[in-house]
This record gives sequence, structure tokens and C-alpha cells, in this order.
Amino acid sequence: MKQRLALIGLAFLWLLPGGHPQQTAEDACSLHILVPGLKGAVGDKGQKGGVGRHGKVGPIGSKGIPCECSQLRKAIGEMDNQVTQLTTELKFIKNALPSPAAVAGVRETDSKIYLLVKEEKRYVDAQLSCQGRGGTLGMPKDEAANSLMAAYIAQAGLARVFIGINDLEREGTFVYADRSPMQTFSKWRSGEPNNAYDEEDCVEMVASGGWNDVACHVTMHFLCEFDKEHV
Ligand SMILES: [Ca+2]
Ligand SMILES: [Ca+2]
Repeated sequence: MKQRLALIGLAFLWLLPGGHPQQTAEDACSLHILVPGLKGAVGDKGQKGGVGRHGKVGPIGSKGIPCECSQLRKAIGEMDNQVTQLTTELKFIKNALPSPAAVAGVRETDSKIYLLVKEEKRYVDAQLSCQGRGGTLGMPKDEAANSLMAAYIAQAGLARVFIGINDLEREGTFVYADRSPMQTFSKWRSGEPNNAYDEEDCVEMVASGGWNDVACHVTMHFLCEFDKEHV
């Protein structure tokens, strides 16, 4: 987000009248470029009165250049979109984030925001916590999402977190927290899911990105995800 703010800041500086030393906007749709005159070469001191070989050239008058209104409008439109998106994200940050100590930053893609919550909760409570913030436990549905989540966990120095996958309703049939079925993508660790002790119906992701079914009543940190459209 910092990068985007910096970009927008730069874009505003560029567009502000006087923001660039060589540009002034005299009307809405023309830019005038002022080119300073060339200074004459300094004459030899001993030859007072002599005119330098390159005498002073007067300032070149401002020359009107019709600017590309459509490009400017497009740039402004894009900034409008970015402001809207930033407003949405700020709203999310205000509403969804727990105390700063419990968060290891956020990660985001074009469509999702991921939030690692460093509070130890049981699976069901973790899911409720994510839902209370407007999201759900993280649901890695493809390699890209899985990799992003794994890197996030590793960078936060955590070994494992709950993610939004379970076979609570039907043993051996794993579904995502939004009840959508497992598709072709999965990331089970070797030998998993093993339903150990006949009680493993929830799923953790370890820092390498692999999945393991675990008991739902154990407590651990967890990873929420949010649809940007719905935050
Ligand atoms: Ca199970
Ligand atoms: Ca297991």
C-alpha cells in the first residue's frame, strides 16, 4: 500500500500547477513549456566592451502545446479508482484489524486480503473471529494463494496456523470454510490427511505450505482471508 500511496503522491505532484518547474497550466487543456534562454559565454575580462561570440539569446517565448486531455482524464480516472480502493482498504484496516501486536501485517492480491492473527483459538472460534471481521479462515484454492499464505506464515515466524478446510460434516470429505468442495488443488503433506486418533477434522498449514488434518479443539494462530469486494 505504501508503494501505491507514493505513486499517487507523485502523480498529484506532477499534475499540480507549478508542481513541475517547466510546466504551467494556463487553461484546462493546454500546457506551455518554458525553455530558459541560453546564457552567453562569459567574455574575457580584459576585453571590456567586447561582445562574446555567443551573445545572450533572449528567452524563448512560451509555446502552446495542446495537451492530451484524454490522457489526463484517464490518469485522473485511474487515480479515482485508486483512491476508492485505498478508502476501501482503510475501512478494512479500521474495522478488521485486531490490536497491532496480534497482527503480522497483511498480504494482498488483486482480489484478496490475508490477515494472520496471532491469537490462539480453536478452529471454530478462529473461523468466528475471521467472520466477525468480515472474512473467513484462509482458503487456499490454488498454488498461488497457497504459496502466498505459506510465505506469510514463514515470515511471521510461525510453524503452523489453522486454515479454512475441514471434514466436520462428512469424514474424509474435505470442504473449504465457505462449504465449497475441494477441487483438483490440494497440498496435503505426505501421509495426510490421516484422521489420527479418529479425531482430526480440521486443517493446519505449516510454514512450508503443506496441509495436515488436526484436531479441531487444539488452539493455534490462524489466517483469515477477505474478499476485497466485500470489505
Ligand atoms: Ca477427519
Ligand atoms: Ca493428520
